[in-house]
Amino acid sequence: MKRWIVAIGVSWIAAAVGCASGTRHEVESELKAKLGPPALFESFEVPDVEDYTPFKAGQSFRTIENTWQVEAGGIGLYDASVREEVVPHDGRQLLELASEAGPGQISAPFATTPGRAYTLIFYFARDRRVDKEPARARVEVLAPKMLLQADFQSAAPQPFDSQALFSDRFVAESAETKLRFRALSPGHYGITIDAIEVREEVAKPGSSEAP
Ligand SMILES: [Ca+2]
Repeated sequence: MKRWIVAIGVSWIAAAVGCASGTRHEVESELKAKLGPPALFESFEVPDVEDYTPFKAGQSFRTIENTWQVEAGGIGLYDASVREEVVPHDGRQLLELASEAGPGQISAPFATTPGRAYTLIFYFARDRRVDKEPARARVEVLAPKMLLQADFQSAAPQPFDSQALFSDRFVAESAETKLRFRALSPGHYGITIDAIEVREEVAKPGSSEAP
């Protein structure tokens, strides 16, 4: 099933967790309180790129916990303390789903337990150099059957550095699952991604069973 997620920030996630109000931090904390430790975490702080490093199709790069394969086009890792056209959600570095090689596609495997439910969370914004057309991308979770597929976009009048929160669920079917991001808009600039987490859903208080 494919869905569209538009960057509307806190109000969307507030609805997702049944919370009518609260700061972004409060809403995020409430969501994560229902989840277990990360099965996948990615903030793109490693490798230290100091400025900007592009990777193109056929290349891969290793972060602290994950190995990302560039499957098509190109992507860029940015140090936002040097490059002001992009903004991370946390730390100094982030990933842009495009580079001189064009719109990119990347994926990384992570370990899962078959039959267990997981929540995928990440933040996205866009490169300041994106022009009038929205920056669009797709996220997929596969194992190898499609478990989750959703499109998301960042567009004016929302500021380029406004960090929108994506959150959706899937149920694992194997011991290894793949997370994939694919740019849907053309050009050398596009969606930026940071602070990716996949967390297993834990049992609610008072319940003897996991959801
Ligand atoms: Ca980061």
